[in-house]
Amino acid sequence: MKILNTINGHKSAKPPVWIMRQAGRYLPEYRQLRQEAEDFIAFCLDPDKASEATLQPIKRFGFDAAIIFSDILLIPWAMKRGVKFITGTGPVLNPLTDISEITGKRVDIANLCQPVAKAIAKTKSRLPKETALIGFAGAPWTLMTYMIEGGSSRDFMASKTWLWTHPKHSHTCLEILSEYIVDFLKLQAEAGADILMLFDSWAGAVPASLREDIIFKYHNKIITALRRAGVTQPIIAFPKGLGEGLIAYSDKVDVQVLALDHHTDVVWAAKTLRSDLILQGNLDPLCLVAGGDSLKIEIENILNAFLDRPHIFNLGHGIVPQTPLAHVEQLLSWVR
Ligand code: 1CP
Repeated sequence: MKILNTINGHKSAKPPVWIMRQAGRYLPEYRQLRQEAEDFIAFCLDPDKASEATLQPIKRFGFDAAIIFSDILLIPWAMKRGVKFITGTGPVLNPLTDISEITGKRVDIANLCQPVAKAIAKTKSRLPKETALIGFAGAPWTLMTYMIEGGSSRDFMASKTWLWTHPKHSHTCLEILSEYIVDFLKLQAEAGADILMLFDSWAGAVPASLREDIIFKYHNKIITALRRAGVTQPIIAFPKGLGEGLIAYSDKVDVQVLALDHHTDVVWAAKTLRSDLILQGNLDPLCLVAGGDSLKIEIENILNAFLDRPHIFNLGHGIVPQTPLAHVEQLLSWVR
């Protein structure tokens, strides 16, 4: 598998490429399949449909990796936080107001999320041999924001306030989530995922003074627990929005691949971040909507920044529904 070769430190003439949220609403075949599911959670928990959605972008574009069709909010769903996906609004949860709501009986993630393991096993058997399968989970802080805010947020008012007003309860929450994340990732590794990815999409909302305590510490706990449990798959981390904090992150957290968001200067990252770390990213998803000469120039800038070190081509965040399919085809032909 080309992407595993790259993760093992081998530089190839053309980088492996995949796209965050590559199974999604920009694909007509996804929109069709989505209509057949009762609701989004039921879709994620249907191994046949989840496997089909995972394979759709592979069949159409032949990316070097597939990412299992699932969602980071399956853990809060398993914790009975009333997770619902409302069309046009996004995810809605019962806002967590007191830590006692989650400190009771330990949730059996391996049992409740078994359909994801089934989807992984099924997908593995249907994927081309050269295509890697990525399993994933949300990181503790990002999951905590959805649980406290009761959904998506612009300013993280409630969750950031918790960090300062309830530091002890915040750590209890992050600790509990870390254990469930380990269970979920271990389940996916054992089911056949080749790579694991940890999405900390809202890491950038954590004040710099608390990054060590809220972000780095829990990523390390999760990685240590996985390795202790015998999980050997390489790990991609996506601590989005850290900026210069990526230096401390890469020094302190033992991941194999660091996914860069599109606000990170690739020339800076390629020169500054430790040379044994494999970097992934980081085309702006809206440049892929724009297309044309600008797309070509932005892709060349990224490829040129990584001439001297292994690199996995990707976007800096998820592909948006407005993206024309022809632009994805163009991206692939230019990268390759
Ligand atoms: O209408 C629909 O079909 C729902 C859209 C959708 C999709 C396609 C959601 C709802 N989740 C997913 C699948 C998904 N989610 C995948 C697998 C598909 C793939 O990548 O090909 C992955 C990896 C995720 C991860 C995810 N979910 C993240 C982390 C990555 C990121 O984008 O930062 C986050 C934050 C979520 C939460 C989520 N799920 C869905 C929505 C609308 C949201 C909220 C996003 C937000 O708060 O802005």
